Amino acid sequence: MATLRGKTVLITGASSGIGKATAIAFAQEGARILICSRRLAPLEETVRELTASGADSAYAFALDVSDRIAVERTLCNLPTEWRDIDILVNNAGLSRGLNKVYEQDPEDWQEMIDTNVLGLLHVTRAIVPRMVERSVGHVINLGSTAGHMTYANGTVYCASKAAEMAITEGLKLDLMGTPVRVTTVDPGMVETDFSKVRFRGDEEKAAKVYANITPLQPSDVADAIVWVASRPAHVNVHSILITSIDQGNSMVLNRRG
Ligand code: 8X3
Repeated sequence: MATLRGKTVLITGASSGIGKATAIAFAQEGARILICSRRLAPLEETVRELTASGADSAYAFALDVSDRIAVERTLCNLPTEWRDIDILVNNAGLSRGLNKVYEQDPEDWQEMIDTNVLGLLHVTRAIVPRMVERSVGHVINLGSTAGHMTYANGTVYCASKAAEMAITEGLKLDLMGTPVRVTTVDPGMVETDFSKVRFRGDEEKAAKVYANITPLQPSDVADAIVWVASRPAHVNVHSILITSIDQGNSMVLNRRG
């Protein structure tokens, strides 16, 4: 296992769920934590928690990854001691609606593609050149079982995650000959705000998604992310597909009762 102590890790979409759990997991390994999301207040709370629990250092800033200009401006103007990023976790992403694609609001498509596909590209474009220059780096993208198998009423979300897989693979090929590693970590159902966001705050609908199964927890995914990041420098884990024991693929679930 390679040490993560002192490594600088940037995690997008870190206000809750997998992003937040990943920040905590890296901090426990002694990494320096840089977290962003659209909402600053929950990030500042996480920084306080990390600092109180003895984390070496943590810094938070607001960023909407879908805003290309803001990404360029913000990431180029980070405080000097936070500019050299060793590990980028492209976690920011969301789903909107569960509808037939021919009936869905195009605004929902736009938000998903802007965040899950273009947002990931904008942040990658801003960070990876410096990784290449410094001959160090690891990009870990969050994919999904949805990228492996399209499900009904989730066409555009699934398409955005299929795009994430292609981008991860292409980035890896484009980085051949450099020491920069690229990985996709693809979880199935994880108990986070994902479904609440998909259903625009409808908690009852969201709860039904995880009813009578044992879903993954954010910390399960964070464990996988930290594991890939801590492999020796010559080892590149291309992908991890991770589901709960109750999930066979995008569509097959073992619901009890
Ligand atoms: C989340 C997995 O199946 O809810 O990426 O779309 S799923």
